[in-house]
Amino acid sequence: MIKKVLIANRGEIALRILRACKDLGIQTVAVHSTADQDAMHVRLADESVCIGPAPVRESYLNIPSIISAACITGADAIHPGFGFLSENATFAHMVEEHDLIFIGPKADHIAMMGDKIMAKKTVTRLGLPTVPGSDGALSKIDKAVKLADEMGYPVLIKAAGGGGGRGMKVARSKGEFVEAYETARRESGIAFGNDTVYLEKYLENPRHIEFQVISDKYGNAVHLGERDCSMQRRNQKVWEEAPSTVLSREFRDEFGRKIAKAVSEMGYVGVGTLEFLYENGQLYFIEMNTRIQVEHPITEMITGIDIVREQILVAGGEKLSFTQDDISFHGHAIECRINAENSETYIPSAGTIVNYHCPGGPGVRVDSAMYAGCKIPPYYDSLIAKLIVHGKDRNHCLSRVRRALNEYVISGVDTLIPMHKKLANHQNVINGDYNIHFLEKIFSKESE
Ligand code: MV4
Repeated sequence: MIKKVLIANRGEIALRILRACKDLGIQTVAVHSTADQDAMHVRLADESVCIGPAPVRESYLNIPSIISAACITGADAIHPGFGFLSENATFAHMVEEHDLIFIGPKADHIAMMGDKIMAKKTVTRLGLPTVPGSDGALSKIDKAVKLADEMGYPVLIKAAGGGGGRGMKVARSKGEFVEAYETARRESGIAFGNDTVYLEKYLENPRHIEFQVISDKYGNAVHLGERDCSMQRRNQKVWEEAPSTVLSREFRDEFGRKIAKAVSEMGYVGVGTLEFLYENGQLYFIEMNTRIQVEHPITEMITGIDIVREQILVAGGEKLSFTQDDISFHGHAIECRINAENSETYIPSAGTIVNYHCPGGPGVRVDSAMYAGCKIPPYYDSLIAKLIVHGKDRNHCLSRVRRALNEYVISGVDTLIPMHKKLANHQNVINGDYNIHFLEKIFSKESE
């Protein structure tokens, strides 16, 4: 059993983890930079350690500082949250080397999924559908051109070390291919220290649908359904929904069970998310995330399962307390990410929160570490709150989203609340009719 957890993160996710620990009777250690001295996660933790100055390199990414803090305070586990060190296989390995529990999957699984070619090969072997493309890395340019010709244009060149949309190049015709290929290679080499690239058929207007999974150390793996994360701009999600409006109950059940079986067979332990693109009634695997994700609460709302609690329990060696047959999905949930950013320009807005009034009432949950008078430092991600809303069906949920957004008061910094108000009233959103290009291509132009 885990008795004390060091939370190697900040902001709302640090608070979310802290709350799961308190519910389990687990002691908490917060770590913070000098810029986060007065942060809520520090105030609410049982103990706290300053791990360095404001820049993330010297604090939240400072591995020796974080591991020392865990050893000094007698923590027996480290929760990395998301971002920062959460998908760093070297860190996960070092944590284990210090006889601490890494609350996440094994380092080998993090490394495997970090290599997007290996990830695709693994899930293909386990019977999941992937986007058609090259069988692994592209080696010779002549072979690559030949393959692209055979597949038909447009094609997409992706970085094996990439993910999250970085290092991708589209080629719409044979004439564009060589330059796209060389650019993808060069940019990947610079960005990831790895110029390995692979080829995929480019899907023009997909939705982004991901499945949540959780598995224990004894091979028990379940899926918790899917989330539609198509509402994004610049590879940043801003609005997520569960369930997706395009998957039938039968499809979800059958496909979800295949995913859970694959996860069990690879010996994966912990929480994870398999990302798919959805086009023409089909799901195609693209990547797997080996961390707790920002949007996990919408899955919690429709399943009633506390995913972070279960994540901590399976990391401590407990068996999953439920089976696939125990899981059912209720109603609809939407998450609005409230970033401290201008709603039109998306320029980050650091400063001090002056007034803060949080929405509430039936079906409304807010995950945030904000309070009136708190400072939003310029050094970190601009996500300051997540508005998570549940309703008996999608329309009910949308009404509650509008009600909650109208109650929300945050002054002192710009936020995405005005953008979310427009989204929640947009006909395409009301109809559930949008794909990954909607926010950038349609919505943004309309608001100009
Ligand atoms: C694609 C694609 C179209 N076709 N792959 C971008 C993030 C990375 N996880 C995968 N991405 C994409 N891969 C093929 N074969 C379009 C995207 C994509 C995207 C995917 C999910 C969410 C937002 C996106 C925004 C732009 C492009």
